[in-house]
Amino acid sequence: MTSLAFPCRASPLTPASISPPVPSPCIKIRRSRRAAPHRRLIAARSSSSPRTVAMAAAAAAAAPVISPKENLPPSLTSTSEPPPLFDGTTRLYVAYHCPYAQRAWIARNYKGLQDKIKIIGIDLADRPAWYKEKVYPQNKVPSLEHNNEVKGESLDLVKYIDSNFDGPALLPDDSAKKQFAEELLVYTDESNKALYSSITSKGDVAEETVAALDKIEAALGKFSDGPFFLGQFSLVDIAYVPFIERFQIFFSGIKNYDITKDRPNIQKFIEEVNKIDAYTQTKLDPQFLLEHTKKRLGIE
Ligand SMILES: N[C@@H](CCC(=O)N[C@@H](CS)C(=O)NCC(=O)O)C(=O)O
Repeated sequence: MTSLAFPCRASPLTPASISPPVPSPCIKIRRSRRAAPHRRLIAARSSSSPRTVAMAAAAAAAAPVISPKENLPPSLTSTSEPPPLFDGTTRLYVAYHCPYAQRAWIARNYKGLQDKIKIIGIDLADRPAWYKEKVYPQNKVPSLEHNNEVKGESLDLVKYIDSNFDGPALLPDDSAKKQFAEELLVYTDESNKALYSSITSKGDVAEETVAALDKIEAALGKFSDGPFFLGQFSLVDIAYVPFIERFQIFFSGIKNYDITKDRPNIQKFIEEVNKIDAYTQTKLDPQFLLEHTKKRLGIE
């Protein structure tokens, strides 16, 4: 399923050439927009009206926290030397455009582990031989080098990062929520498959796709204490968001179909998750993702 849903194999467009994540027009726009409340706050301070200052402060407080885009290294290619493996450094191997790798990357960011887990970009189109030979025999991303071992599989890694590192917990204590989390994690591959089938086929959006989107919509409505799958942000959101992000772009750009139409929970989820810096730091230019996928599917 994984390679069926998002075959991030060698391709002239595999964004080795664009890693680290491109400072895309979209990212630039978002950053400057988010900086605006702070500028307004400074302006208000100099105007010295307490009411204006209070309003500007409230606006700034309500604005999503945004930190500068992390300075990530370029992807390693077939001619790159390996990092000094098993030297005690914890490394997360990713391809910057891979939705599976994005899951582990978001988890690392959300837990504030930027200084503890080093991101290593791998160019999947021109993969270094040592990656398979010395790091991860499965030759896929993501993988995590930690405590002299290398582990893989994105959902396992998200859980592993949550359990083995400091930082905010990615699962609530509530047992009903935990159980629902497991059900939703099991469902990710199936829903991705149901959605992807309509992207690759000609004609209208398939019934199974609509059913999968409706199921996600219903799941997002199960807990009322927040806009996320378990109410508050959790590893379930991390599992789904790279795919929801891509499907929104692909359905709109390829099928002229808005996945949020009549699905207010998905709409709200997308709005709210885009306020989470740990996630937005990992996003690529939507236009790039769309063009990459269209080219791969042979769609003009
Ligand atoms: N089940 C794996 C899937 C990982 C996966 O398919 N990654 C792709 C990149 S998006 C990959 O490494 N593909 C390389 C290949 O298949 O050769 C996970 O969840 O981590």
